[in-house]
Amino acid sequence: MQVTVLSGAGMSAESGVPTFRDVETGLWAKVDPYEISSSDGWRRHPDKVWAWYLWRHYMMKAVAPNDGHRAVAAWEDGAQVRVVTQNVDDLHERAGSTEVYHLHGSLFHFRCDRCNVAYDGPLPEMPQPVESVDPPVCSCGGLIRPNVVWFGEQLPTEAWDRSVEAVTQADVAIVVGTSSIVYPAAGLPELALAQGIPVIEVNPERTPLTDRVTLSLRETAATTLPGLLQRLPALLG
Ligand code: BJW
Ligand code: ZN
Repeated sequence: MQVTVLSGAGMSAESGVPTFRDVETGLWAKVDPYEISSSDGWRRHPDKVWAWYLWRHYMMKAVAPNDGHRAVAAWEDGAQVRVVTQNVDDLHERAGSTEVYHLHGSLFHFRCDRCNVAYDGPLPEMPQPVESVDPPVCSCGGLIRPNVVWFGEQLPTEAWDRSVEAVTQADVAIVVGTSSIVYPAAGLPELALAQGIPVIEVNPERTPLTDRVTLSLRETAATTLPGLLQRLPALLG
């Protein structure tokens, strides 16, 4: 059986990682997303964007995979499982998943914004968020930026191609913890549905995808994913 999991920020919420769009605790509750997660924002004030990403990078040290990540990893015992994630954290990998495609990059990789060379130099500790930190300067004069995908930027081609393949070859697609509003990732479940592949959504809230899916489970990732694969025959009839 081929299972493709499409995960978003809600997948890591029960690990203590804030989602983006939660109005009270979300990562964007206090900042303008188009300033902090866009290449225009980076050009205007790289120090603020760099400080924000350093803090999020540091925050990941204190969190661990939750039961949802662990369940998805355990499914590899009996199924071919591919994880397509919009998350820039590494919690799927830390739980043991072996096929993970990061559509929006990684919080753990950095590169020059001019010559693209990878940066593995020192990073300051940041136990508390601060407003501004100057990013390191590359030998070419460019600035070191997080290797993530901001609004208006192209997704990494290889991860995208593998994700399309994973979705269109699946026997079932499970969409977990995403608001399903950021494209092109939000279009992937539609590819599965167009081929008659069952799509299950796991999300405590409704999303624009909810009315389109085969089955909507209005529950959280860590409570629902353990045991879900075993329940599938009964759930899908
Ligand atoms: C739980 C839970 C629990 C809570 N259990 N669930 C077509 C139409 C319209 C617009 C566009 C389009 N195509 C492209 C665009 C533009 C744009 C876009 O989509 N804009 C929309 C906002 C309208 N897309 C782009 O720009 C993309 N690039 C692109 O298309 O390139 C081609 C191009 C280039 C040039 C010109 C034109 C086209 C790039 C998108 C990059 C997104 N980047 C970010 C930041 C990444 C780095 C970082 O992490 O900082 O990615 S933005 C942010 O949103 C982040 C996330 O991966 C992404 C999605 O968020 P996600 O994961 O869904 O989180 P939330 O917070 O929104 O939702 C959490 C959900 O969890 C909620 O539903 C909760 O209910 C739920 N939940 N607890 C289960 N315990
Ligand atoms: Zn450079």
